[in-house]
Amino acid sequence: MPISKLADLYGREGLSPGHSACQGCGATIAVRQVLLAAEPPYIVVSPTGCLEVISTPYPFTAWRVPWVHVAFENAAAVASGIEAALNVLERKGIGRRHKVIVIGGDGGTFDIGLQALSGAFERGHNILYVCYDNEAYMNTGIQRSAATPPGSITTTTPAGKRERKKDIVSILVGHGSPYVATASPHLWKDLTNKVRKAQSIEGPTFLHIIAPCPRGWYFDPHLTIKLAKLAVETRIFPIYEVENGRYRINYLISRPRPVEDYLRLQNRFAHLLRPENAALLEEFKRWVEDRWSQLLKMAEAFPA
Ligand SMILES: Cc1ncc(C[n+]2csc(CCOP(=O)(O)OP(=O)(O)O)c2C)c(N)n1
Ligand code: SF4
Repeated sequence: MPISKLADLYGREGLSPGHSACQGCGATIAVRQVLLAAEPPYIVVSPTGCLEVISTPYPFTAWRVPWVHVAFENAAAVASGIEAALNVLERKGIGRRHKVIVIGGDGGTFDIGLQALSGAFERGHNILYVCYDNEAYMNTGIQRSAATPPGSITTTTPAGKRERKKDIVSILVGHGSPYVATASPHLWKDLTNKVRKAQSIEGPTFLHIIAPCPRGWYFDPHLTIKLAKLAVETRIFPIYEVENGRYRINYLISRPRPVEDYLRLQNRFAHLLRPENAALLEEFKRWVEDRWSQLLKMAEAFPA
């Protein structure tokens, strides 16, 4: 089918309810919002991860839009190839050039797919890369990733992760991306506006979305949106955008909620609240403060 005709198939939700995600899966809520906002035509590319596993148990699919599943490490490389092919088709007058959308987890983005991501951004492909960040490798059993926050318990960090979270936004800003932003599903209007903006800007753009995971963070499924909100209001997950190197903090949290309000709802952090682990809690707080003050400095030095 010619690419231009595929647009006729969109018009409905891109990810149908016929999937097998856990109750309260923040990633699925975020992806639904992304696809409701995205302007057709587009093709979605996903690396291996929860999103792929819950949406395509063979021979079924929950995707109502063109979707390609690729290996864990090469989503951005495959998206680059699709985008290059679309350019050729347009030049031949048999298709329409458009942005390719990658949707991948933090493991496939921060860790194993980083090389492909870096290459695609350095070459300047016209892709929108969306990372739903549930802060661990959930599909394979909650192993730590570079996006796992310090102190968090995973199956490979049973005493809590020692390292800080990798600053993926700065990495992609450093690649010269024209648009890099963070978002949260509880701020759906901000999230959907950012999808449209990121899709409309020529070149490689990136959206980093916090995606609470009841299974891997050990919380009750009804708390997903509350936790996304608390992550922002405690300054643990700042909401901002960087356009051509210029910073805008979209939600300036002048009076942050105590991080304990966020931590105590998730068993992955339960140990941080025990008196004998006060030093670990202090470390967590220092990480949050350092990131926030760094962000303020960047917004002051390079204002939008
Ligand atoms: C090269 C390679 N290494 C490891 C795996 C096993 N594997 C598949 S998905 C996955 C974790 C995915 O984590 P993430 O990208 O964070 O997505 P999530 O499952 O959390 O949605 C791993 C380790 C693989 N498929 N390929
Ligand atoms: S493990 Fe987490 S990310 Fe995976 S489907 Fe369940 S809630 Fe969603």
